[in-house]
Amino acid sequence: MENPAIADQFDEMADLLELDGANVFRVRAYRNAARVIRDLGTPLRDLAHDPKALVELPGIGTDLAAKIREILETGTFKALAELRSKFPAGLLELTRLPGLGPKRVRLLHDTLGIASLGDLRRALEEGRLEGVRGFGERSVRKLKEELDRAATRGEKRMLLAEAEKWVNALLEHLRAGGFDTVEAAGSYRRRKETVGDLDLLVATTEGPRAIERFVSYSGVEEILAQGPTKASVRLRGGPQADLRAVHPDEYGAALCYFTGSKAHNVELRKIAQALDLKLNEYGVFSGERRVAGRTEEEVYEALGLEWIPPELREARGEIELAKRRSLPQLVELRDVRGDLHAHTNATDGKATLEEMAAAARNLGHRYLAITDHSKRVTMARGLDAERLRMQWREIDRINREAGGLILLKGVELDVLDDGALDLPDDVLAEADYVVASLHYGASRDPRENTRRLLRAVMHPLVDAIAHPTGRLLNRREPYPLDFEELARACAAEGCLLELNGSPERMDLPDHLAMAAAEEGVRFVLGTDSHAVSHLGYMSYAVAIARRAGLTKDRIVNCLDLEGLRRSLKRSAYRPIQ
Ligand code: DGT
Ligand code: CA
Ligand code: CA
Ligand code: ZN
Repeated sequence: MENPAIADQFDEMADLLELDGANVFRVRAYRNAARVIRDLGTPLRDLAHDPKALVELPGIGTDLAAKIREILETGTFKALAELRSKFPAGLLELTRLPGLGPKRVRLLHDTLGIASLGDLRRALEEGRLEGVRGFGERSVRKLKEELDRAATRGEKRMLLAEAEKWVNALLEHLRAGGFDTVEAAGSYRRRKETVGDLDLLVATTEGPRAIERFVSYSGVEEILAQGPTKASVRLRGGPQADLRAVHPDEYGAALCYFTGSKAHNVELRKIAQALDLKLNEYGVFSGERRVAGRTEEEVYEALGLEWIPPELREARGEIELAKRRSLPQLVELRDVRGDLHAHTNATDGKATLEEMAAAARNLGHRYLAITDHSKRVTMARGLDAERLRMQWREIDRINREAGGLILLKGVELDVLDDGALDLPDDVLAEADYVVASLHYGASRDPRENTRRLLRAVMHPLVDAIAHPTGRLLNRREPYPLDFEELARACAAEGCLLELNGSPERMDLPDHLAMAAAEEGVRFVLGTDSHAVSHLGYMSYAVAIARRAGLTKDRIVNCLDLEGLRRSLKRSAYRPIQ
């Protein structure tokens, strides 16, 4: 055991003692010892055999010296193990959060029952910390930031949107160096919601020059490996990126190989073998002769397959379809006529109605649904009926004055704990479009969450369920849910499921979108924009749709406004007079 690990155990002991309300001198003794050990030049294990050497260290008496020996012999010490079992592991994790510390953790535990990072996140989201002694507005805000940071530490995969920034910068750098045929392969090209590392390819006969150009990119922090045809770098504050330079004759085969997925590649190789061909990253070979390799189309053709869009290459049935030449015509960004999920500064968005409308118009949208939060979402200054109607009058005015884009009157309803909705029917009936979502108090019991959402699905004036699983990538798991039951109900009721393109949501997950499609569900793509720049997130909603194999006729916002209105559930609603 090395000194830092021993010091960590003493620090942990001090934290636990503090949680336990122990005497401050005991706490301090462990902290001091931890510091001394960390700063020590000699390994403790070299001192431990000399009975006097340990106690001669500043801050270490006979008691702590014995504990050091115990750690060296057994890996830990009994007093620590005992205290560990006394407190939920989550409590200690909480004390590690900058700005908390054992005393405040204890206070939160005793007043609000908070015992884990998850508990704290929920309490913050529900605004329950306000009012606890010592937790002012500033410290609450800081806690939220720290919580986000803690959740993204460790083994984290990059969001697709982040990966895109790096890819674009690198491709531009390579193109400016005179390399025109460059692409990012790997999970990025498959448009997976998170990306591990970047796999770039360049077609060139000047490999070394391309590699030189790549490693000279200003964002490179460290060159991990460099050869004449490939290099690996770590980007500053970013991911690892690899570049391979391949001959133009091999480019299609390399692109296919490095796009993956691995499972897809395995299937392809099996097909090649069955045809007595060899497939690798250099081409398709019949004996020694290369029969394909320059383009991907050529490679798939040589295997008797239709070219497969990268988003489908997950060995989920796409190869069988390609064999029969019946791959779906996947939806494209340009098929999308409007966006049906956006917020304004009336709640937690940044921009005004007019600014959102102008930005959506610039993107070529025909319509934009404004779906600010309903009143329950107090953190976001949710709208009550009165403020909502005010906004709708404003929308009427804007629609009369500005041409080219129609703002739709919408609302993002919070589904209450018992499944009831947050606004009365007479208000909902005046809307053009209503999405419901679960923001607060998701249960650990899947039946309860399912029941809550089903009540919204059954409501004649709820058109869609927004971000149906509630996941936040790298931060929050989906709430437990009987998804199949939800999807069936949506299909039966004509309720849409949203594919939310917000980069940290990408919700539904693609495999669930695929499953829902099989149940007959129709979808709506939404960006959940909270600023004008977010309207561009539509490409990520499209990514989910494509990975789920969806065609445009499954997606209501690929319709013009008339078609959209007709296909909404509310079009069948006749209020009882
Ligand atoms: P990532 O980076 O974890 O998000 O996922 P990918 O899919 O980008 O995987 P990565 O970067 O390990 O490799 C890129 C592609 O290269 C992968 O999708 C398929 C291909 N590949 C890499 N290693 C192997 C392998 O051992 N066997 C096969 N068949 N293909 C491989
Ligand atoms: Ca990769
Ligand atoms: Ca890689
Ligand atoms: Zn929203």
